Order: sequence, then structure tokens, then C-alpha cells
Amino acid sequence: MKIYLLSSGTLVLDHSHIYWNMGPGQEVRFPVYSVLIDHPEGLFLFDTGYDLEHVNRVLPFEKPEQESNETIPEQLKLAGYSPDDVTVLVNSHLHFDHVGGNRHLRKARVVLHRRELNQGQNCEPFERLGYSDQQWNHDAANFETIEGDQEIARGLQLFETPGHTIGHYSLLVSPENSKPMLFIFDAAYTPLSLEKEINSSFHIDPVAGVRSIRRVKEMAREHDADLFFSHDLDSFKTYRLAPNYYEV
Ligand code: 5PN
Ligand code: ZN
Ligand code: ZN
Repeated sequence: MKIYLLSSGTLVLDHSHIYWNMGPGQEVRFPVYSVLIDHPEGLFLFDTGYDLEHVNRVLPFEKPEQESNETIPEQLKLAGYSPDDVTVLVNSHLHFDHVGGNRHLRKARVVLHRRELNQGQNCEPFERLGYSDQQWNHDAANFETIEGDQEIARGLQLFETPGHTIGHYSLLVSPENSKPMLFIFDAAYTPLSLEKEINSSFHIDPVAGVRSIRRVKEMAREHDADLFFSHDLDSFKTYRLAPNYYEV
């Protein structure tokens, strides 16, 4: 298996959005990226970053910085693939910073939680900014909704971590001969979020969110897994980025 991290650039949020109800703070710049897994059963992409044009139009206050090679087609090319090579696209959830490149993947089955698809099409008023990029919802999209914890291919386990969104999934990769890797997406933005069990301000159910943070911690302990944070710049700087990859 080869695991590539595909960069989508960075965004800015106020500290008080990253750490809900912890008081005011400074602006924080954080990374956005996707995970590509070349697996014997197919080419799997988990999330697709943000669309620069969408963010500039709808959320310019997040100050997007994205290089021209930080789009999904360019990042796939960097890793040696084309968008049509992707057989399965999994969306951890449907926030704009996780679906921005979905429309490029015309051949892929799109796997996501049943409740997330429903919510993405009919969200609460307070979730509208999060679900503001609807480009994933095009006519050619071949959605395959799932529920519960699911092993979608050998060693690739999606497990439910709701709270941030109603149908949020995290990913445990269990290679045969190396340490498991745990991608928690937006269940906890940073190591501090995990340690102190702090949700981001963007959530549908903060109590479920705390339970999911505890679940992620327990999974990491149980499997002795390496944790990958979606939105933490310090952690991100230690990760291997495409065209480099983790061979597991
Ligand atoms: C990065 C970011 N900015 C705004 C929102 C939002 O309103 O819901 C989720 C989210 C984000 O991940
Ligand atoms: Zn999110
Ligand atoms: Zn996010």
C-alpha cells in the first residue's frame, strides 16, 4: 500500500473557532489536505480539500492560500495518477474544505455516511457556511451511502465519529507489517483538542463530539496507532507530502 497526503493549501480561523468556548485568541493558519491510498483493491481518495474559487467568493475572511499545484488534479498528477484512476472517493464529511475537488473524480464511487449525505443536502441554518460548497452534488456523482463502522477494503476501516457533523467518519488504516495510521479528520482539529476534549465551534452535537474524541483516543491506544490531524500546522510539518508517500 502507498499512502500519499495531498496538500490543498491553508486557511485561517480565529482561535475561538478551533477551540470552542475557550475564550478569545489570535488567528490561526492551518492546513487542509486529502489522503490517497493505492491499495490492491483500488485507488482510494479520502476527502478532496477546498476549492479556491469557492472560498474566495463565499469565505474570503478565511484568507485562503493555495498554490496552483495544490488542486486535486495537480496533486494526483504529482503522485503519478489522474482523476479517472480513482475508483473510490470517501468523504469523511461534506464541509467545504473536504469536498472542493469532488467534481473532478468522474469515475469514482462516492462513499459516505447516509446521514451525512442527507445533511449535506438539507442542513441546519447554523451549518450553512460549512456546507456552502455544493459542487459535490452533481448529476454524475455515484453515491454509495453506508452506516455504522465499516471495513471498506482490507485494512481500511471507517468508524463513526459524529458530533462535528452528523455523519462524520474517521479512518483507521491497518497495514499488515507496520504501525496502524489513524486519520481523525475533523473529530479533533489539533493535539490540544484531543487532549482537552475540545470541539471546534463548528458542530451539530457537542456531546456526541466529546464522545467521538474519546473514541478516537481509545482507538489510538487500542491499536497503538499513529495519529494524523487534519487541521494542525505543527503536526502537518512533520508529515510526508506527495510526491513522497508512506509505504506500508
Ligand atoms: C475551515 C472551516 N471554516 C468554516 C466552517 C464552517 O462553518 O463549518 C465548518 C467549517 C470549517 O471547517
Ligand atoms: Zn469539518
Ligand atoms: Zn475541516
